[in-house]
Amino acid sequence: MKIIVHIDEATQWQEALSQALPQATVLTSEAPAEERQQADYLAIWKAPAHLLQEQTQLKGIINLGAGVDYLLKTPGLPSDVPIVKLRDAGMGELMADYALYGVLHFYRSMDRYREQQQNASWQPQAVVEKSQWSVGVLGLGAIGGFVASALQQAGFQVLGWSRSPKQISGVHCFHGDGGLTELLGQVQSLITILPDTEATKHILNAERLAQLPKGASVINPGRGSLIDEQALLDALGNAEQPGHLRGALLDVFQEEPLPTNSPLWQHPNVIVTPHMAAPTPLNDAIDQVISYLHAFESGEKLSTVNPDAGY
Ligand code: OXD
Repeated sequence: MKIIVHIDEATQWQEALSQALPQATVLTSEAPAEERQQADYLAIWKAPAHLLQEQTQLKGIINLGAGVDYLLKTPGLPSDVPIVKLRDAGMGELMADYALYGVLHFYRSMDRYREQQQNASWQPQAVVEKSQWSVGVLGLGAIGGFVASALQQAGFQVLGWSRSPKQISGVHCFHGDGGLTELLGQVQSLITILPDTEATKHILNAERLAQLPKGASVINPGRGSLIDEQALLDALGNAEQPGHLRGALLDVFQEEPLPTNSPLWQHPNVIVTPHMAAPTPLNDAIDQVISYLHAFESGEKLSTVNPDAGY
C-alpha cells in the first residue's frame, strides 16, 4: 500500500503512519515525482492540484481536516474516488476552547476593559448569571455538536441550529430557515461552525445580522464564506457611529490570509486570529486515519464525503 501525505509537518505524520503500518510505503508530497506515482491513498490537507492530477490508481482520499471545501475545489479531483474527512479527532476540543474564549471575552466584558484601560478608567462591569447569557451555535456536526455541549457544560444557555433536526442533551435545538430566525433573535453570542457550501454562503448577511439582539457578538471559527464581511462591518459601526453589534472574534475570512488593507484588522471591536482555532492534532487524528485505511482495504462501508452537499 502506498500513501502520500501532504500537510504542515508532514514528516511527523509520515513517521507515525509508517510506525503504525510497517508494511506500507508512506511518502510525503516532497518525494520525487516518480516515487509519488501510483499511490493507493492520499492523506492530505490543502494539497496542490498536481498531487491529485498525477495519480492514476487511487483507492481513497483522506482529508486531514474537518472542512472539505478546499479539497472539493481543487482542480483535477477525481470524481470516482471516495473521500473521507476527519470527524472531530481532537478538533472539537480545540474549537470548544476557542469558542469559550470568545464567549468569555464578551460575557466578562474584556472588550470593555480593554477600552477602559486606554483611559485609565477603573470601572468594574456587572456580571450576569451564566445561565442568563445565551449562546447560539450554528452547525451541529461532530465539531459544532461538541462545542455546543461544552458551552452548555460550562454553564451557558446554549441554542443550536442545523439545517435538519438534531438533538443534543441540554441544548435547545432549532432547524430550518424559521428556526434560524428564532435562534438569532435570542442569542447574545453567536458562534458559526458550518461548512462552506452553496447553502451556507453568507448565511449571516445584513438581514440576518440585524435579527440578532442589539449588542450581540459574533464568533466565527468556521469558514469565512459564512459571513458577508461588509455587512458585518456595517453592523459593527465605528467610533462615531456605534453599530448594532458589540464585537466579533474572527478566525476565518473570505480571503486568507486576510489582506493587509482589510478594515477588519483595524476595527477596535474585532479580534482577528489567523485560522488557528482548531489545527489538526496529529496524536488524536492518526488513529482515525489508520482506521480509515483499514476500512478502505477491507472494503468496509465508510461514511464518505458527499461532494454535492459539500461536506
Ligand atoms: C478544518 C480547519 O477544516 O482547520 O479542519 O479549517
